[in-house]
Amino acid sequence: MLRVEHIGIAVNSLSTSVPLFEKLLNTPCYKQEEVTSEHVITAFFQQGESKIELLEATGPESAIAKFLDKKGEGMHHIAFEVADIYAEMKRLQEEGFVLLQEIPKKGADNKLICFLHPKHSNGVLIEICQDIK
Ligand code: CMX
Repeated sequence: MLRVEHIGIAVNSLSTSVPLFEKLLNTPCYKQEEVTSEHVITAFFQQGESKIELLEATGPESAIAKFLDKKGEGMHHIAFEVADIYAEMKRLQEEGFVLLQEIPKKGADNKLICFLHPKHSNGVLIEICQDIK
């Protein structure tokens, strides 16, 4: 793992939370992007070498909608950048972690991504990601 690429935070409303995080972090949101396959709209803030990603659900089928229903707003996942997502998925699977994708999928901010089931990582949803060249 190269670094913490971003921390994902589930929010009810980007229109409320983007201005809140702009004040909190004292930096503007640099991008909002809808990821239709994940049923979310994302908003990104750069913080040093890492990012904060706010996530709003676009429909009830979204993992974010389910998370908000069950737990309410808050920390949703930690994403680690990796150099070779295929090699890292193989390594993690061999170590006994449960991958939620068999092959990486396209995520927000020009990334290939794969999630690990939180039940096998102490209740923390982990994403690994790699820039699409
Ligand atoms: N962090 C920690 N635990 C979580 C969690 C999260 N973000 N989301 C769900 N869980 C927990 C549930 O509370 C549940 O716990 P209990 O068994 O103790 O009740 C457990 O995981 C399993 O939950 P589930 O009801 O069986 O399954 P869900 O339908 O809630 O799905 C998960 C959970 C992680 C498999 C699903 O959310 C998933 O596939 N996530 C990956 C994709 C994703 O999160 N997309 C949104 C972000 C996209 C982006 O960043 O662009």
